[in-house]
Amino acid sequence: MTGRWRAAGALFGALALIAVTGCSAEPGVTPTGDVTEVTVTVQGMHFIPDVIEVPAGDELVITFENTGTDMHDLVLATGLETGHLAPGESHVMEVGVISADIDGWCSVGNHRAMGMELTVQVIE
Ligand SMILES: [Cu+2]
Repeated sequence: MTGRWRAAGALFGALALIAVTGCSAEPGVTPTGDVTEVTVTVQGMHFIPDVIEVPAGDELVITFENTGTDMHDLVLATGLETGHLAPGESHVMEVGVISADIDGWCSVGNHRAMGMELTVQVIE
């Protein structure tokens, strides 16, 4: 069973990566070749930080650590998601080259309405 889950996870990851590669190469943004790495944690019903500033053209890698006491996830408007993470678990998300602002939120229960939102913000 565990093996099957892993295989499914690997397949999903591969598909997600293809989706990112396919969508993020927008014309008008020259990839800088730099990577912005950010660690996002949970405090109560908030993401810390809740604004992630990324230079246009940088690749973004988010490490989401569930430092809260409930189940949480991180979903991006691009369709990427970490999947549900129990307290203490973490997940690395390769968002790809950033060319526009992206909203993010927690999809568990009503957490988004309670404040679990963040924004990836492009800076020049
Ligand atoms: Cu949550």
